[in-house]
Amino acid sequence: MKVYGGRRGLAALLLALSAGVAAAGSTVLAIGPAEAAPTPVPFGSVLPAVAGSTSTPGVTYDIGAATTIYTEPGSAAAASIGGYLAALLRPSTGHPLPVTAASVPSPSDGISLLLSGAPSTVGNEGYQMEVTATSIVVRANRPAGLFAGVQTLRQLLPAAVESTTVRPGPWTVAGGKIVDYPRFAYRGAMLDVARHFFPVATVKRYIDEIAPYKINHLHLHLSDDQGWRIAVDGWPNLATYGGSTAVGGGPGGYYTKADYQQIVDYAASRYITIVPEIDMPGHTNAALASYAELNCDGVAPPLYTGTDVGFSSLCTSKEITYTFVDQVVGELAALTPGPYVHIGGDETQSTQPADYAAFINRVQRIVSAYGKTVIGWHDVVNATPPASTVAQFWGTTTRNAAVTSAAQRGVKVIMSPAGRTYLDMKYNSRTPIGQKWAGLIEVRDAYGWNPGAYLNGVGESSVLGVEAPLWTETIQSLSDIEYMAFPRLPAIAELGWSPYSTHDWKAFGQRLGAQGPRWRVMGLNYYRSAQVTWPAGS
Ligand code: NGO
Repeated sequence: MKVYGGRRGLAALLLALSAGVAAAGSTVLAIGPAEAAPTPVPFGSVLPAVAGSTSTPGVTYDIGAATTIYTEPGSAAAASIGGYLAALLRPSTGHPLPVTAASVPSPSDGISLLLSGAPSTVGNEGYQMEVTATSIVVRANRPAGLFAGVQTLRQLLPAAVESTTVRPGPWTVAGGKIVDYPRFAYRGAMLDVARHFFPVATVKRYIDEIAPYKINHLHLHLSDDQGWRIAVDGWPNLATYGGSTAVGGGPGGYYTKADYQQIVDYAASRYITIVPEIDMPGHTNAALASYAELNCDGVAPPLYTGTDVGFSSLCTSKEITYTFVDQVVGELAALTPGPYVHIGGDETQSTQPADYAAFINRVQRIVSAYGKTVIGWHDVVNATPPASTVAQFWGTTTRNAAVTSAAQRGVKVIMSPAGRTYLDMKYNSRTPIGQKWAGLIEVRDAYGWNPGAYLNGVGESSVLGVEAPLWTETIQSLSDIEYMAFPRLPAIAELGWSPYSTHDWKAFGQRLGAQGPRWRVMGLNYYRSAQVTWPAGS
């Protein structure tokens, strides 16, 4: 800072540059290492890129000892987002940051989180933020928008704000106005807790790591050949026996209903909807091993700890199979406030095509009867899904006639093309964990596609959103999860949130680089891709 001759001078320089961040192409815009004196972060460093912003050169707001957080009067949700913001800021700033209901429609000091006065264009998840010399005012139509605005504000503060111990500050925010809202309604991450099991604390931490990037769905792959991870009262062996191992033969584990409830509630507090998946009729060895009657020959196979796919199938001709599905889906639906139940449906080489179609069609009706919307891997379009079904595309090509014709019938698509979004693929041949069947995925590959124009005949209006799945055959710890997800997850998150007009690899690389110091402060284990310019020390 001294080198540049004062904070205000540098602030003005950065603000002037921020409007043209995409073109500037200079690392001067990246924030400095965690211990360097903070300078205002330009709006162009926010990831995902904001839909629109104007800077006010020379104006900044400093969060200080006297700053109050005001929230929409009468809104418990706004009060709790205020509490969340205060809890984020207090440890590093050391400031008290009291949270109180606003007593006037437009407080002239402090940080306000208000549910009035936002433009209708920001919808249910967007927000408007105005930063002046005396206040920061975030306005949204719904609490989800306030939460998104808080994530933006967090990124506009120096990386040291993520510290759990007091840092010197100053906690300066660049002046100006942001109007921001998502491109797609569904912006997801998936965690496979079946191949390896991850305890509640790990899932919560992952939720906290993806929330800053405005991800709003977390899909949990709760069952597979190697493990069943959710307690079902009517079928207790699923969890206690079917959940007792994992890939490689480890001890496995499962979520009790209380555990799952905790995950759902924690995710909800971060405006993330849990999407539970029970994969069927294939990928079911753990269930088949737990209950002999689910097998056509009435014989339970042994538990499985390998990594083959496509060898198991529920017995689609037995009535008990549908009793099973009904009870499992019924219990899961009762525990899940979100609108979706994911039924898997992928890789059913061991199920005859006609049996598969009949099974999926019947399961579809069961899920609907519990008031939930079906998501399935795109293989489900080989049945006859109604327009309400959501197909999750995981292919490696840009053409799929069956998905295209389903989309033409009104089926919406979540884009998870494996060669772009699969976080379990290696970055390069030297990546120590991960797979490579869908290709090597460097950061630029994860970022360099357009979800609304990727799959032939599946245009923007058929795309519900994007999701980055993390399969865990080779992933065993939080540190492994972080390494594979960061920095590719933020790339997919930006494709889901930001208008395609902001799509620019160079500018994105700078936004991504700006996250490095934050991740370092958080202790997040990310892959330091050589494609990205990481600020010194990150
Ligand atoms: C495939 C397969 C999964 C594997 C994953 C590994 C889908 C939808 N089914 O994706 O069972 O774990 O690849 O990358």
